[in-house]
Amino acid sequence: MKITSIRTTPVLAPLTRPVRTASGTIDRFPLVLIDVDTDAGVQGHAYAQVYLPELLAALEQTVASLASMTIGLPLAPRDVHAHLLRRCRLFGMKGLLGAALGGLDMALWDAWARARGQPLARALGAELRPLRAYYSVGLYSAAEVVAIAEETLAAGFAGLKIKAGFATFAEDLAAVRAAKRALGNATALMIDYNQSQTLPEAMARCKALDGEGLEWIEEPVLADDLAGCARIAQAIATPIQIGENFHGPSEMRAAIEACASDLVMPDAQFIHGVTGWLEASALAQAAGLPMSSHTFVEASAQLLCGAPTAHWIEVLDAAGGLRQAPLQIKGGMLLPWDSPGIGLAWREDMVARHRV
Ligand code: SMN
Ligand code: MG
Repeated sequence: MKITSIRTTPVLAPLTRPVRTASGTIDRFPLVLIDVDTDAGVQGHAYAQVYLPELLAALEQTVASLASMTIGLPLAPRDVHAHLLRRCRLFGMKGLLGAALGGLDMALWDAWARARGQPLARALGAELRPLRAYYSVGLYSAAEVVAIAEETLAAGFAGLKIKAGFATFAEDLAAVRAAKRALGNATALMIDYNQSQTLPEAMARCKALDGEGLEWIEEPVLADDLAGCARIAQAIATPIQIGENFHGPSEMRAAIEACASDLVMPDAQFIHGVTGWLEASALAQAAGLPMSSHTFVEASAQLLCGAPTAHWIEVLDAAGGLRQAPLQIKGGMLLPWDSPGIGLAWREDMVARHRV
């Protein structure tokens, strides 16, 4: 079976609520839909994402350029991945190119699993199983977060992640305590600083939060400040979580060697797709680190089923407004779809409406 064409579609995907972070708000999610065609009529579907609409055209062009190097190749995702890594070695697989590789890789593995009539997890040798799921939202004040917590409980999630990084620590603490009060003790609370704090400020805020019963504190400092992150992880009991900005398995390996965090959460795109994720999950297993996901809920649901140290699945449903199948959340767990590939089928009417 050979790859015959790869189509890209830029969209601004609708969200149930904007994602406010310490560095800006995502009102609609800039995605590049990726559709693979083969000479056997089997298709593959995935997407790549970028956080700024201004970069959407550049990401689409990057995906299309990388895809052009795969036309005519056999549908063997590992071989295609290795081919692209070799072709791009001089330039390096980071930034938009790494994101494009990740999205393309997911689409190729989707086609590969569809060709076998299996969900990706089962085609990779793992059974589908419920995954502990948390709802991931943006930056909300103490007054705003109560309604979010109530919605989280009503939707049946086992956890809620809110962002932190207000101008004052008092605002962070107030939001944490308001959320904890509203959630109760049976539902986990995580916070995410999105790299917004300097090391001294992050150390102070993380120490002050240490007794608040948080499931984890995420990206307190810049993603590439592994030494700083390691110092915070050493200084507090609350687990430190990083990983959405591991650009490929090599950066995850470096973070593990630096003892930068207690937990890891690779992003299926930035870790370089399914191929990168499989390497990352072996790294996490060897290091004994619980491994969660970051966005890309469709592929992540399939991949976490086979991850030896699977921890949580993040539900920030960037493509939900364009996708046919709704997520299934029940009793705190996400139930992965028992359908071929990663289970993505587009609602063409919604794609047309949100196409850029
Ligand atoms: C996040 C990052 C980028 C876009 C949306 C959300 C956040 C997360 O860091 O962990 O979900
Ligand atoms: Mg994060």
